[in-house]
Amino acid sequence: MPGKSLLRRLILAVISVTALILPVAVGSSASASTSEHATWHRHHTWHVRVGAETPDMAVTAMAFLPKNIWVDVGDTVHWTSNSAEPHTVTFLKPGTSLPAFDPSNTTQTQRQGPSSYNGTAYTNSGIMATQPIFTFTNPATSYRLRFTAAGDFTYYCLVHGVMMKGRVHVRPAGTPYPYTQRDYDRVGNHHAQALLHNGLIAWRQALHAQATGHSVRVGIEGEGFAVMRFIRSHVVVHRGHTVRFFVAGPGAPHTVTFGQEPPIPAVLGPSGDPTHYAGGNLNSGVLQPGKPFDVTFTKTGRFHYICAIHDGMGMVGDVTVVR
Ligand SMILES: [Cu+2]
Repeated sequence: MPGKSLLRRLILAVISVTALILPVAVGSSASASTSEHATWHRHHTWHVRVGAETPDMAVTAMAFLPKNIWVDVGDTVHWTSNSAEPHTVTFLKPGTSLPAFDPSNTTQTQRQGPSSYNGTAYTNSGIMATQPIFTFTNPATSYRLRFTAAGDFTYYCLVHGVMMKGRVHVRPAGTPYPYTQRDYDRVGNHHAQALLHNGLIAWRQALHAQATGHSVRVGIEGEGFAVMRFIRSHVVVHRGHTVRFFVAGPGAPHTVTFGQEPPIPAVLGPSGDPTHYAGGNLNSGVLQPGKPFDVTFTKTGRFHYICAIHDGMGMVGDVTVVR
C-alpha cells in the first residue's frame, strides 16, 4: 500500500528531525552490552565500546566507553566498534611516544601483536569501524586482548591521539572487582550521550551562525566529538557569486568535491578551477584551517558535492545557483 509506506516515511522523517532538535533522543544509539555470563567462569570477559554516533552518523563521539576498566590477571577485554568513524585500540611500547596518525603506515592501520598483553610490547587492533571508510576497506569490528600481567595500562586511538585514550587496570588474579559490567555500560552510555549532546548543540549553534551569507562550514570539531556535516548543506546563491568553504580549526580531514571523485591519493590535493565553476570536476583537496576554498559559480543550476572522506556518513551538500 503506497499510502501506508508514505506515512511510515513521514513518521521516520519526523523521528529524525526530533533527534536533531531534542538531543536527548540519541540515547538509543549506545547499545548496551550486558554480560553476566562470566559468573561461573574462572576468567571474565569485559566489554568496552569504541566510539559512538547518532543514528544518522552526523555526530560522532571519540571515546572508549567506559574509559577506565578494572580487571584481574587472566581476564579478557573485548572492544567492539560502535561508529563509522574509525578508531584503533593501541598500547604503545613503554617509553615510546604517541605517533602522529599516518593512514599509509600498516603498523598503525593493521593488527599488531598477539592476542595477549603483558605490558611490554606495541599491541594494536588496527583500524576499527562499523563500515568501510576512505582507504580502510575492511575495518575490524571487534578486538580482544587477554591481560597476563598486573599494572595500569593506558591505550590510545592512533587516529584521534591524546584526545581519545583509555585505561585497563589489571590487578592480581582473584582480586574482587570494584564494578560490574552493568556499571561500565551505564557509565559508558552516560559519557556517550553527553558527548553526542554537546555535538548536537554545537551543530545547532553553527547552523544559526551560518544562517545567512555565502559561506559553508566544513565539519565541527569539539572536545570528544565531531560533526560530519556541511553547515549549511544547502545554499542558494546568484550566478557570479562566490561560496566560501572553510574549516574552523584542526580536526578530521575533509574535502569539498564536485563532479567525479578523484582516486586516492589524488583526492587529497586540489584539482580544477574554483574561480569559474560551471559544473564538472572540482576538488578542494584536504581543507586546512585558515585556507578557505572559494568557489565562484558562473552557471545556474544545482551543483552537488561531497566530502570524499566522509560521504559514507552522509557528509554531502549542494549549491543552487540562480540568475
Ligand atoms: Cu569529511
